[in-house]
Amino acid sequence: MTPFTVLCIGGSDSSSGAGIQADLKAVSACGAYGLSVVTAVTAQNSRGVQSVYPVAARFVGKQCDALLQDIPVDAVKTGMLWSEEIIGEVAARIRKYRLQKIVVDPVMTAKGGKTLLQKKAFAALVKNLLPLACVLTPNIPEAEALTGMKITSIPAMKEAARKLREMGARNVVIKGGHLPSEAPAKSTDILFDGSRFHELAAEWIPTPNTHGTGCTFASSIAACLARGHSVAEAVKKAKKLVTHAIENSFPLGEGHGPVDIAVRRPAQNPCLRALQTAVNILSASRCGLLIPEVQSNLVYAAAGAQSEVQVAGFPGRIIRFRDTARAVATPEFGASRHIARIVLTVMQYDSSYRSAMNIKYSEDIINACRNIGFQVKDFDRSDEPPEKKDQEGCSLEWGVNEVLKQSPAVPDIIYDPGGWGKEPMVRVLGKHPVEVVHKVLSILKTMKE
Ligand code: PXL
Repeated sequence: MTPFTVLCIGGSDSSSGAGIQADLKAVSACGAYGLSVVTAVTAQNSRGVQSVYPVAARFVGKQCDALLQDIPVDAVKTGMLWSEEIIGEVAARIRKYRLQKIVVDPVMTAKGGKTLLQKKAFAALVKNLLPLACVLTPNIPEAEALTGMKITSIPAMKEAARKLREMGARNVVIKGGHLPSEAPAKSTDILFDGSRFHELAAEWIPTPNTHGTGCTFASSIAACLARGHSVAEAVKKAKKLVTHAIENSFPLGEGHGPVDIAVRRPAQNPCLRALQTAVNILSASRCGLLIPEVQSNLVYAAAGAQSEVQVAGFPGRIIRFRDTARAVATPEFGASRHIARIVLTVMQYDSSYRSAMNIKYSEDIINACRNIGFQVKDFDRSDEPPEKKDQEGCSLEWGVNEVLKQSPAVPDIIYDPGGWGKEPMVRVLGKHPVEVVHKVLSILKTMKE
């Protein structure tokens, strides 16, 4: 599936906290694909920008053309643009290719005070780029420079936002992080969409490690717009993400460490990590047709597990999404009941079989399993002795026991044709979640042949 794309235009930050590097990380974390046009290379570290080496404006134009003549772009984010000439090239491409959803982060200076926008480029930014902006994201010093106002309060932020809209940006977000705070416990941003003001407040996070905050915020907005969110939704979502990224920031070097938007950091526990790897493989395939009405879960039990809390799975399950499958949350222990019980039952026969996933039942799916050469076994809930039936979940354990009592080895597949109010279901068994997912994908492949 081709992802939505965001064209990020800005400077390279060798320390990867801000600039194009931050943009690409943010766009990826938001589930879109980031393209990059580099306007300048900076030599910088956590202490600040040491030196700037601009790319020739013509060559910025060439990078844009190379991409835009080939790849559909769903949103654009601009950051450090350095010169009047570069702004001219970028603005001309936005107009020529009729690009939409332009997020302009009017980057002017780096944290230590180093210039990232030449003085004589300022007028070009105002004249050529602001009118193309769908969303403009200045911080307070930038909003002050653009409007000529002094901004020391929320009402002043609102007035500045109104002015910036009059200057051509369709939506304006003024970031309150630099506000000499009236309420020091908050960082409040103001979004003005031309008709109303939205106040977006977050807890103030006291940390020196905020390098890349602005780039991460603006790129997250662009990625959310690319994915089809409204401006208000995109800005709210980006505010949450950037707050989370600041919470996850870390020290690196002597100065300001980077924020970290990699919210889906691989889990530390090996079971959780294995599940995450397996679901990534699964969700890269067009396996949506294998997800049942009740959705799927993929579980992995800790070695020697005795109870459901020792079995990891996906809270909220793995859901069908368009023609693929998505985990709605990262894996946790104790997140599955039904599939966990199946695995715990299987482990009583062969403790190396610690993983399973339920998929849809159909005759085609069972035929595909047989054609692959999988060991396929089944049970019928209607054969279950009535005294067991009142306990929810019990009939699965009963069924799996019925199958395994008669099997010399654990089969690949155990299915049942359902029952009153119970969807028929196929369970794919294996020793490791990646093995289970590969079995599922081979079923998919065989069905499509
Ligand atoms: O955060 C603004 C910014 C943007 N782009 C580049 C930067 C910085 C800040 O340092 O270096 C390349």
